[in-house]
Amino acid sequence: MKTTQFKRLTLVAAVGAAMTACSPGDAPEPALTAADAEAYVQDAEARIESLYEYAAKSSWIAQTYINEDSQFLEARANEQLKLLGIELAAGAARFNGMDLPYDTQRKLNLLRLGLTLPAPVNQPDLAAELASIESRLNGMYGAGYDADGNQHDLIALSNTLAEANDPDAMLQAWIDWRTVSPQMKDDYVRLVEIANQGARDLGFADVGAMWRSKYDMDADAFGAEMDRLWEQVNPLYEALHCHVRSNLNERYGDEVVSDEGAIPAHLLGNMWAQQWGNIYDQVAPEGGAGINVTERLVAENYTPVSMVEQAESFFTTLGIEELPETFWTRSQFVKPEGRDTVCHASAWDFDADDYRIKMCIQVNGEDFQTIHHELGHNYYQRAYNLAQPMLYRGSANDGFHEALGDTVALSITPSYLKDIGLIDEEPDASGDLPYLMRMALDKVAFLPFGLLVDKWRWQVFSGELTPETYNEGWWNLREQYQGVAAPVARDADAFDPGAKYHIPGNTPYSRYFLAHILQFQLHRDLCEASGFEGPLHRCSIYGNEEAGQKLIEMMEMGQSRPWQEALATISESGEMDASAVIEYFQPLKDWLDEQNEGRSCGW
Ligand code: X8Z
Ligand code: ZN
Repeated sequence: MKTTQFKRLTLVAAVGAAMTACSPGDAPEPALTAADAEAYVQDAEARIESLYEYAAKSSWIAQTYINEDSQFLEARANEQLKLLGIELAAGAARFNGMDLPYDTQRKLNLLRLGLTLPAPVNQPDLAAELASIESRLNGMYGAGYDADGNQHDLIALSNTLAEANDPDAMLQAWIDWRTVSPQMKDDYVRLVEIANQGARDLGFADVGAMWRSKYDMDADAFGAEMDRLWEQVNPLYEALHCHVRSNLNERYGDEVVSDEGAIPAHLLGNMWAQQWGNIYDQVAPEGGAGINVTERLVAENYTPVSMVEQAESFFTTLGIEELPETFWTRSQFVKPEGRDTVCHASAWDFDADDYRIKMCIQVNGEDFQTIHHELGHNYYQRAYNLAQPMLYRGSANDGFHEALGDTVALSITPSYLKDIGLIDEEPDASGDLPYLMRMALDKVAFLPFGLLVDKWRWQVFSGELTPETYNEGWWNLREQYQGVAAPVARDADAFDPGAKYHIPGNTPYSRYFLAHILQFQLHRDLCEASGFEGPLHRCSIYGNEEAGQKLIEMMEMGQSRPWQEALATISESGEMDASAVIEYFQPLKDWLDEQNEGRSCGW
């Protein structure tokens, strides 16, 4: 069922399938009217709503108590959702070609596009099989067992990479985690087969084409849009890559990392080399006054819960109402003892008044950011749940859901940290470069990774990659876009993509790339609207209710209008645009260009 990290979509999402159920041989129907379409949509919304809470709760249990039984129950609920989705989409197709009021038409489209992994039409066995594969893959990732039954702890292994001081230990941790994913491969191959058949039944070429069709624009135009945005930021990424590689080369020497070519993936402080903030000390500009948020949180005795309270207070100062009490009693903030859970952070909604996050919070700067990210999901969910009917309960496009909390977290500036007492003095201008470097290591380093994960899946779903070439194709994209390489030769039957949560979790990933562009654009335009003058990286919307009101307005629209209109409530042009990323990091880019003079960049 659920298709995302923000657990709303699934239900709505579950409602995709089956344009072809009404085959040419069917008996002609009496003429349908717009009123029939309207009634159909209303009934569909009621039926989805009646299943949603049950399915969301089954899924919550399956992810917070991983065992055979919880997976069984989750798979059953997911199967029901898929079957409902197929039935409703088949019915929706009966209204094709009719001239209908805007909302009815939009909702019928959403019914067709909702599912993330559609099951084939009229094949309940395949819906059941697909649902159990989905639950099993999620469970495998969460529990972390290798083929010999040894358990691997992703948090501990990630911490070894984050400490970034012993390349042998880092290599071992990197390899260890990738002993969990080969077991996923057979299931994944089958999943692709079944879901592709489902997508074709809906009139799409494959699942990838279906995913690209969800953006209020032509599917091909969406692919081109992703590439266009990437081209805008690529020079910034290359400059960062060049500087980082050179510093790593100085630190570890040629035998570990050359100053040419791709960077070995275990040296960047993160299990997937997707965010590089943990190697800040190795690449930091000299002399500036940097702020280490982790050290400050520890020094001020923050706990996981007080970190969440602090993050919540940011949103409330924007005029956003606090979350209900059950958020505090039902969320999972820390890794529970004595049972397996999926630790990957997520935010959930169950009904109009029940919102939770699921995390295994550690007291560090990275998790402090992630808490803001997750709360952004919860506030978005609540805004549209209260304002919109069932089929409009989603974000403008999925990139907006991922961008909301991050947009707010861009306002965790030194001035904000001083306001909340985490630091005593705001650093002067000499602190700008260190601050921008920290931000770039997370936000800029992420961009090519955000782009390539779905490029890989698109190739898998289209058949351009076959099970024999899955892994090779993965590393080709990693090298092409990120300039990162596997540190040791990989077996053809390794399944390294499966070591990244969103592959076994089947969460589309383009949303994160979009979010990393959108959050800077929204930040810039909110800052401008609030009258801020000065460099973008110093603006904080903390306490600014005007900015908060704009966010609320956008969130309340849900997915009732094309995302371009939702964006236009904050960003006049109504187009996604990476120029704010460039503006934000310009001082760092100038500095990187100086550092890189005489180095040979690229790979
Ligand atoms: O999965 C997430 C969030 C939950 S939606 C923690 N993110 C991506 C990832 O971890 O790979 C946020 C940034 C990218
Ligand atoms: Zn998210």
